[in-house]
Amino acid sequence: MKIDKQHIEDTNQKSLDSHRASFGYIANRLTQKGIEVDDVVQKLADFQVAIPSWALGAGGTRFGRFGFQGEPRTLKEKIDDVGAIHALTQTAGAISLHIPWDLPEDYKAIKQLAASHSIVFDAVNSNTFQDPKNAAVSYRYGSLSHTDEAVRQHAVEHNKKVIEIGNELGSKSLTVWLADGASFPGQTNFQTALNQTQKSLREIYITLPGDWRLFIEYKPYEPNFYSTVIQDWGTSFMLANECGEKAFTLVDLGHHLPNTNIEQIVSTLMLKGKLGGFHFNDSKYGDDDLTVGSIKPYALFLIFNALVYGMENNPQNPYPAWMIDASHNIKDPLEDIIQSLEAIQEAYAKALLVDQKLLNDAQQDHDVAMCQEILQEAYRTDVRPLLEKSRLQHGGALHPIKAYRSLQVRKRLIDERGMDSVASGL
Ligand SMILES: [Mn+2]
Repeated sequence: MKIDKQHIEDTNQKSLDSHRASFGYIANRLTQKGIEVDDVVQKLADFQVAIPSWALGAGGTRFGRFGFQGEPRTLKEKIDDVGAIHALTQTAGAISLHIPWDLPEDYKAIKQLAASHSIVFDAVNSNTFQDPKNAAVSYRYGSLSHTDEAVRQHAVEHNKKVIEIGNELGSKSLTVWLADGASFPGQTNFQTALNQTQKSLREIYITLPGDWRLFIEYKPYEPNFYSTVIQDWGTSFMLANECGEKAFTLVDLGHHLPNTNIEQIVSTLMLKGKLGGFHFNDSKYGDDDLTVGSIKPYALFLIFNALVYGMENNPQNPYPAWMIDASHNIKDPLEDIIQSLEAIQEAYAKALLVDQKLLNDAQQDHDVAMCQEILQEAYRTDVRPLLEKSRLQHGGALHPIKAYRSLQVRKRLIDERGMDSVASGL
């Protein structure tokens, strides 16, 4: 399935006058404040977020899974889905594969298909949190941290294989997230587990191609409920430092205990040149699979404020890899991703409006009230016409969800794939 550019243009026609009026108003106001509006619109167009291959079908909970009709059954169909999202939003120009859920068979065909959608391959993700089919070993009690060397070797070899697959596709980074940990006190020795993890990561690290990066993701709990080997950014940062200069910490917004100051973590890592990537999602209590910006949009804005500051002031930090990391239970997965992309772009645009010079002056003067005024002045600006402009300039939809529905994308997917299709890997 492919979305016809002409169809998007036709749906845009109906909203064009309204867009022009609202864009004119905001562009005028921002210009008066000395903001280069074209510059902001260009930055929004440049900001591309990878879509993970596992987010295109319905995920599940521990209690069950309710499938969504027309789910992509193959890697090709997943690429088509990202292509549809990218056509509408012009923000999803990359896909992040999960191995072994998305093993490519014909590399050439897969690359051609992705190129036809203007999609590149972002970080590849290894999976040592479930047992491989017919494997001689089990990850039940851990993978890279396992007490048994045979299991650790198996997990290391899997990661090397993932790098090889990514290399064929043009990926430039490997993301490692480990479920390793313990569910009960006394179950493991913390020091042994950390040492084994360090050794295993180092073995993977030395096989990275020269222009590749290793991202080490952390998470405080789940699936283990007492301890996780790489539980926080400090542990990840330490492991990355011990691996070498091509290893970085990856921050997943949802992988923090409630009320953690994520913008401060991002700032610290960028100052040290070690923020490799960022995963977007949102959460209310513990789970991290909610639509980006659906619960705490102001927190997202504050994180973006730190990211924008880092991108402008920390040349020691490479440009981070951006990815949505969420799984959907009850919404149409594609609509959920479109909503997430909109929330990400909105927070980014608002952060770009923060007057960094004024903020710095207010900080120097210890004018606490003014510091808040400056941040909230940017946050309260309705930036949606800027997002619309950015999409319009690149052939995207003024209103992606409206266009998705009027083009009947889901119906077309169901016609093509059936009511009971299940996304591969889920
Ligand atoms: Mn993640």
